Amino acid sequence: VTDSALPLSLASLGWSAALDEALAAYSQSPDYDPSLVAARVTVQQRERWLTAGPAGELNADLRGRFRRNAKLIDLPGVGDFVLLAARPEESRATIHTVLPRRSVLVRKVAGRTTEGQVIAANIDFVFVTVPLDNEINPRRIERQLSSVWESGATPVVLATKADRVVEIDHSELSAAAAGADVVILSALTGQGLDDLKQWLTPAATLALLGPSGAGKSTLTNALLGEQRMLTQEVRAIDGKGRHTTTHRELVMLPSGAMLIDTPGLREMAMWEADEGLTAVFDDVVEVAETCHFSNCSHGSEPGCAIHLAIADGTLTQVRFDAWQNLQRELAFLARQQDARLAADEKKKWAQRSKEARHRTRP
Ligand SMILES: Nc1nc2c(ncn2[C@@H]2O[C@H](COP(=O)(O)OP(=O)(O)OP(=O)(O)O)[C@@H](O)[C@H]2O)c(=O)[nH]1
Ligand SMILES: [Mg+2]
Ligand SMILES: [Zn+2]
Repeated sequence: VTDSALPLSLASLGWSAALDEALAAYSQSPDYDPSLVAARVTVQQRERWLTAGPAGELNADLRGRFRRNAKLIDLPGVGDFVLLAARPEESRATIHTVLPRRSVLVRKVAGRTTEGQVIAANIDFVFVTVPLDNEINPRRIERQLSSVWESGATPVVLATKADRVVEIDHSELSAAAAGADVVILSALTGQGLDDLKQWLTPAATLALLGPSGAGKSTLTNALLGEQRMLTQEVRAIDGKGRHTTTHRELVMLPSGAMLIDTPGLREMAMWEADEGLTAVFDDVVEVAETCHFSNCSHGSEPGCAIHLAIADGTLTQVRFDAWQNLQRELAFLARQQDARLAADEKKKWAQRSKEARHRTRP
């Protein structure tokens, strides 16, 4: 976590009453093991985890039985509370289980699979960074806000690198933020850093999300008061970042809040974000609910409130299109997932009938 392998209390790491209850329930279960202790995951690098807690900083791996039965999404991610068998004398541990999450930020794994992967767990607020030295991309912001709302955490939009622009388009920013708080800051000049204090309270967990080069690690360093995270210039040719941060890491800030720095996402594919989508596009959803037909496709049906709203200027065509595109993307993901579930089910049954054949054979 920090400069220290020092023991940290679970309370200072954001432990909750709900976790006490989860532990109490677990202590009644048949596979209860009283020698296991709780800790919080601070770093994940492939199959290697770093945890903090009363037993100090530990290098953890996964218990084989847990590894074999877990889906990708069930594996410990940064911010997760876990139960582990600690061997403090050698700074090692074996993770037995992940405790229930109060929020989880998930992304679709790159490529063709439809599996979800944990970006950060048990986060209270997510800072969605928007670099002001690039053109603001409202679609990208909407997409990230949807995922954050869906995670159970609350998003805050951080417009970074304010020193790089002369004039800031506040209305464009707040429109894209869709009700989320917006903070304009510069890690270089320190502008706006004080405004973050209201979220940086002891035992609170925050995560940084946003494109590569947005200044997430620079901000982390500024809040830490030291150069812990590696940072790198964006490419001069196109202003794009260089994907400097390669793993997710939770650090303890001087205020007692915890901050998770993440690598800039190449693609933040949406993941089961139906509810999040409604939160970000509530203006569109509200209009759509007044269409004459409840299953209106907003094409050429009579009594379409969306058409009316676009015609009288209360809704813009771009915003409606953005909502529809994201909906299509979600529907596509849902179909892919259904197909995968069906395939899994088929495999399971094939396996079972094979086993049954073996058993009945003399
Ligand atoms: N002018 C200015 N430059 C900044 C500011 N914040 C960060 N930068 C610069 O932007 C570049 C990228 O910053 P990083 O902190 O590495 O960006 P990142 O979001 O962590 O990027 P990844 O780790 O690749 O996801 C570095 O050269 C920083 O010095 C700022 O407030 N103002
Ligand atoms: Mg970084
Ligand atoms: Zn309609």
